[in-house]
Amino acid sequence: MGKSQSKLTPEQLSDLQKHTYFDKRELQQWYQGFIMDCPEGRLDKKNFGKIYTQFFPFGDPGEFASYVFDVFDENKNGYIDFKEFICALSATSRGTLEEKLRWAFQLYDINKDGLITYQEMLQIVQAIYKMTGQMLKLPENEETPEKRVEKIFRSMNKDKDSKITYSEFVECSKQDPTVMDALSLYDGLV
Ligand SMILES: [Ca+2]
Ligand SMILES: [Ca+2]
Ligand SMILES: [Ca+2]
Repeated sequence: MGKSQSKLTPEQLSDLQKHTYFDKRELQQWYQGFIMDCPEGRLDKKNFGKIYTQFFPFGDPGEFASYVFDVFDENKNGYIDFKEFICALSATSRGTLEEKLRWAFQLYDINKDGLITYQEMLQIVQAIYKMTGQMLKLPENEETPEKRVEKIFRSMNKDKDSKITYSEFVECSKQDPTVMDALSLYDGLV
């Protein structure tokens, strides 16, 4: 694989415009930045993790970055290409509430089976705690990841089975925006 072209072609541009909320100028700018950082035109997990380390120098963002990577890497080939990158960025920063919720759901659904278990939610919340370290002040009743997850899980899990479906997730997140924390943390990075 050689060096990538320095600009998006008109065909690529019109395709990306259809799939994102960015205009042509923004797309070219993001592309040039992406190619500068990744001359091969693709980002692997290790380098993706490095971006997070810059933003969370006092915590350990490795695990969280790895979970986010798995959502970005839509075709699961181990790399984020520019289209995957810009589509995820568009959905998380400019997407509708529905798009943001879908994205957050995918993040929590670690094994991608369409359901979120208590264990999956705990893994994500623990990763967030590790990443933010001391930076994040938490309310008394949310001082451990376990307490926080128990609270969220109970309020989301309306039918009291062991899993959260997408519709349970959406219903609860619309009423209680704090469950979107994982996403808004990420939002701050872009
Ligand atoms: Ca990919
Ligand atoms: Ca799952
Ligand atoms: Ca349920």
